[in-house]
Amino acid sequence: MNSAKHAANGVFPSVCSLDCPDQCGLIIHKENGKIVKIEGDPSHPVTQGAICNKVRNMGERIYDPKRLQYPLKRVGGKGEGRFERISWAEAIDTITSRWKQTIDAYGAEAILPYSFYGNMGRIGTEGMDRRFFHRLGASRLLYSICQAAGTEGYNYTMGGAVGTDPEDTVDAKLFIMWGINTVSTNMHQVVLAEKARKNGAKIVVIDVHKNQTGRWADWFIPIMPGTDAALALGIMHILFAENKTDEAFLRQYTVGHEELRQHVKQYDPHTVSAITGVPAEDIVKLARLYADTSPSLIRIGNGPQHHDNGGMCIRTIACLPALTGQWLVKGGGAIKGNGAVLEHNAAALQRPDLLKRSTRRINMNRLGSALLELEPKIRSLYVYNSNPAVVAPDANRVRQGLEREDLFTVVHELFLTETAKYADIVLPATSSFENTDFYRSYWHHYIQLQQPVIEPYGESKSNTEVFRLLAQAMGFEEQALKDTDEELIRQALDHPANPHLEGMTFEALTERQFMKAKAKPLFPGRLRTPSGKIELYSKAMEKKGFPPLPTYTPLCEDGDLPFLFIPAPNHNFLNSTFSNNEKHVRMEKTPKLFMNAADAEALGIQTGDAVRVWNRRGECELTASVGEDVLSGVVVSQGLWADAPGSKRLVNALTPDREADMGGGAVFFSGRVQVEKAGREPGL
Ligand SMILES: Nc1nc2c(c(=O)[nH]1)N[C@H]1C(S)=C(S)[C@@H](COP(=O)(O)OP(=O)(O)OC[C@H]3O[C@@H](n4cnc5c(=O)[nH]c(N)nc54)[C@H](O)[C@@H]3O)O[C@H]1N2
Ligand SMILES: Nc1nc2c(c(=O)[nH]1)N[C@H]1C(S)=C(S)[C@@H](COP(=O)(O)OP(=O)(O)OC[C@H]3O[C@@H](n4cnc5c(=O)[nH]c(N)nc54)[C@H](O)[C@@H]3O)O[C@H]1N2
Ligand code: SF4
Ligand SMILES: [Mo]
Repeated sequence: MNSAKHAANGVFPSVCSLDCPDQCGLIIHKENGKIVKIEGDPSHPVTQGAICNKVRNMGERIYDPKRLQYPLKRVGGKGEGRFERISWAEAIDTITSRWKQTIDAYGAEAILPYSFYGNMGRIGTEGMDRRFFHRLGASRLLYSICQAAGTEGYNYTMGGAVGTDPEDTVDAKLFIMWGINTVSTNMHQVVLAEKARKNGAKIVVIDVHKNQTGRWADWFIPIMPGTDAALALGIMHILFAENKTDEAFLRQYTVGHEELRQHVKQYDPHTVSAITGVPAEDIVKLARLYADTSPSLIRIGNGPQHHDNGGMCIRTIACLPALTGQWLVKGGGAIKGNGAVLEHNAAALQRPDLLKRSTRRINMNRLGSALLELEPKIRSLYVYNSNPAVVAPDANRVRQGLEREDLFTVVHELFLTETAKYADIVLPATSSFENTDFYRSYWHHYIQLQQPVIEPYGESKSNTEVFRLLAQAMGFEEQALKDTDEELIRQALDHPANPHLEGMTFEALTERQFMKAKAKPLFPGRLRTPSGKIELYSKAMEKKGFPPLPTYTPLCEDGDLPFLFIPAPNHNFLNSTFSNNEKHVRMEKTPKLFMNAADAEALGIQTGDAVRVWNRRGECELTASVGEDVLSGVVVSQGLWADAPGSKRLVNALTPDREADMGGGAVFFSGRVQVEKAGREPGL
């Protein structure tokens, strides 16, 4: 397998590198040194040969003529996209000379790395990069754009990113897909649920939008955005009131059930209905269905936590399986994420000890504000694995920040993305098929190794390779900055504190391709909460100033415009990835705005009309889709679309850069907008 990249022809194992819970096993077919076909690996125990369209078509992205081949320097204005080819030597020298001057004049904290998980390989996303920026003494990024609020909330209840093993969910009799667009974002959970459905399982979807997942459900429950905690509390109210709780489980494995029993008395069905928009009889029906069906699984998605109250909301939903004792039933319980199951040795990989003194942390969700307002100023930005000009909240401000003439920006990318167009230096990145890395799913329990299948495209280099070059040019002598990719992987896997990784060595992974965590069911057992139990009452939250019991808190004020705007991901893109591919764009057709028929009628809008969606942060032009898929007062779009000449489709121009209640999380779905037929006078 080591020689796969040199082999001209053959079939090679691989893994999907995208930020998707499924982390599919892949088989790559090569002819004459090039990838000709990508399919699912039938021997992967969870993904079993099925993959999504996006990745079946990945070859087109790998060999897209638009892909970057050489380092570039900017010759036009920022954002314009005019560049000239330069050598790697010139690129590295330009960057490091500029950084040395910046550090002399302002200190290393004037430099900010900005990245996310455009490629989920761990050594390329949280390995050599972290080592380098720690040694440099740069400002540190708070990685909060995806699931930070929900993670903190879930941890207060459950002590870590642990839940049901998805493979067990084939046995479930009830699935509650809660704020997750499973059909598009976690397709193998759908496959597992479909198997269970053949044995009589029912599928309930709770969402603000009846999208492809809502249409697949046996019962779709529409809810007003940001009110899910109230619904969960309403279910608890009924479970306690009707004696449908598992008292033995509550006594043995939870703390605070007596306080909770009293606390939820206030969340009667009528009160909850007024908050959530869910009819009182449906709340009762849902609670009884949940109590009377076993095993029952709650699959908790990202939707409810991309809100001002997202942390508390997920903390609250996470309490439900404890009330019915579902954690003791195989296939029952909940899955928010299983990222802690295969936790690697982060300290060995990231080497925080290379950071000599603590540096400031900058929330990635407030990039625009950070670039425009923060003192002392950010003077240089290094972006990789991410496209903030499209994906970050309040994106117009992000772009204003990127326009600053005195900001020295470097972007390491596969494509000249919207962000890369603002760079002073653009570096070409290899794709995951050209790299060595290890991958651990945040949903299933498998870890997998990727070794290069093809040669680097053009002059492109991997993230780890670029940071080794930068370290050398900065004159850094530490061995940690010279370690090879294989050494990085070995150091990360060597983690005696996590017994689930036992036996998962570089050799074993090379030979076996994927290996499963040696994880036992959570109960009987001790959680990593302070009490070791499920914390229905959390003293840790109390200490931090949160209500210690699960609580519904309304969304923040966001002006007085009439609609809550939910700009969610779509089926054929992966965040902004693939939004520059013609085939994927054709499949998505055009960016739509889903509206309720009553709202549309009041505004004189019909399906197919161009509508202007605006607020004080910015505006978009989308195509109206009118019907009953969303409640009145809510508008929904799907997809993070690439810029296109003459069109306004940057949905994040409208999203607030406030921080959620926990984890500094993003609140993409808590912004308000106005909608009007395009072409009218603005504001009328
Ligand atoms: N095809 C595809 N797959 C993807 C991605 C992609 O862009 N495209 N992105 C990947 C990434 S990075 C992530 S984090 C995951 C995210 O995948 P999911 O966990 O599915 O999260 P979202 O798609 O953000 O939102 C899920 C649903 O929440 C709904 N929602 C919004 N607000 C609320 C609310 O207040 N309450 C309720 N109940 N529902 C609400 C939205 O309408 C949406 O249907 O998917 C990954 N997989
Ligand atoms: N409105 C709205 N905005 C959102 C969301 C939403 O639901 N609604 N979802 C949010 C969420 S959950 C997330 S996770 C973020 C994701 O936001 P991002 O992490 O920015 O995700 P992508 O848009 O996929 O961009 C990843 C980029 O990394 C590049 N890349 C891939 N592999 C490599 C590599 O090996 N090296 C380098 N240097 N680059 C590489 C890709 O070419 C791509 O341009 O978006 C967030 N933004
Ligand atoms: S994007 Fe998700 S579903 Fe598609 S191949 Fe990758 S891991 Fe599988
Ligand atoms: Mo994400």
